Amino acid sequence: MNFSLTEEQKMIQEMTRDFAKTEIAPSAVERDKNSEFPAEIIKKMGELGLMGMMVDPKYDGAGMDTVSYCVAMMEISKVDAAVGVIMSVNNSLVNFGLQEWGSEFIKKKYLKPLARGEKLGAFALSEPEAGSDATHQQTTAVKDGDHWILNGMKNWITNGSTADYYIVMAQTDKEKRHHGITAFLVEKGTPGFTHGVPEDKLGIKSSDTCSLSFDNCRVPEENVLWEVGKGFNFAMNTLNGGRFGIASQAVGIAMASFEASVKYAKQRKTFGTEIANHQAIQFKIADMATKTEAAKLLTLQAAGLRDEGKPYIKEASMAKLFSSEVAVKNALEAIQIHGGYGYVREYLVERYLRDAKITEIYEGTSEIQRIIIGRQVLRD
Ligand code: COS
Repeated sequence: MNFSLTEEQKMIQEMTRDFAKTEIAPSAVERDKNSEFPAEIIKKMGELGLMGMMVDPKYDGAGMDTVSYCVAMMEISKVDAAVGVIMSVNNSLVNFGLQEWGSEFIKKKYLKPLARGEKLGAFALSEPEAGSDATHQQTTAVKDGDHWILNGMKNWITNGSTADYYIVMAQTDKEKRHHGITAFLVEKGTPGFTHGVPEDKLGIKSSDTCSLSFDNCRVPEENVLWEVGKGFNFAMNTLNGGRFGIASQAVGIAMASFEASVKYAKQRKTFGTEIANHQAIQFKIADMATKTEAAKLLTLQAAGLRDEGKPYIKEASMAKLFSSEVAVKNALEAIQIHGGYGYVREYLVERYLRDAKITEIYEGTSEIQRIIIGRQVLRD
């Protein structure tokens, strides 16, 4: 098994590392403080092909593989995980599903501008009463001539107020449980479709998260994705792919915590020597290094399987589960190593903890990942 990156993948890694350092890092602290959406940065990322990384060039994407996408996500998220999640949702929760199961009409009209980064996408599955229990959709869609009429509410939607195009799951036949759920593409500005105010979150503060509301919102028949009744399968299959994005985001945060800790440990002195010389600190750093490397390898291995056209659901869930838990642990250890300095905003590590926590929750909690892995392992 070969774990080394190809020349092209290394180029993507260097390019995104450079971009993150020069374009994202300088404003990350201020944007976090002010919960300010990084509109200009996202625009530039679109120009670089980072918002449609795995989309076929035929649909204006960069045509790259999953491994390239993961290394890019790691570099971006290492500097700012909020920018990471905006990129991840557009690439893996929106573009991926449209490319795989969208009609030619959908791909030309919606996927192309999304892949160019001119438009931003959102994925709306969660509801006030349906988070992990996603088959329990309460939003309804009723057929009326050549339109569907949507009513209901979605919440915790990343890019909720800033997106242009939304993938929305709704119940079209309650009797059929998950086989009665359909996915729709809804444009911002459609009458009856509104969004709430952005949530005041613990972390990833410069990404926007809000609720969506549908009040007799008319969506044309041609905006049905895949086919009527396939919406839950659409969502599940899309989320399988989305886990690469969040696993990579978590690896990025884990790397940031580790690197900050190494730097600080070499500078800070106690008892007459740099704290890096104390075994208590060395052990922490050794554990952080080992776990970060393991999370990275698990993620790249899962991505490699997908690129080879092999089954990857279990591995993607393992990568998401493990990397998100490593991100939280590393951030906690980074704060411990920094002592009081780790607890104040002047040093970045407190943000890493705030940003890391959500990776254990969104796109399937750690508990959901364990369900998916457990079922797969026991079935194999
Ligand atoms: N990939 C593809 N299909 C999947 C799947 C997966 N990982 N998990 C379930 N499915 C399919 C099943 O094959 C089944 O389809 P068919 O009936 O056509 O065969 C269907 O989904 C229902 O599966 P199941 O009966 O197992 O449903 P459950 O309610 O028991 O559990 C879980 C489904 C818990 C796996 C699902 O609800 C889930 O993933 N929840 C988390 C949702 C989530 O990630 N939310 C985050 C918000 S989006 S940011």
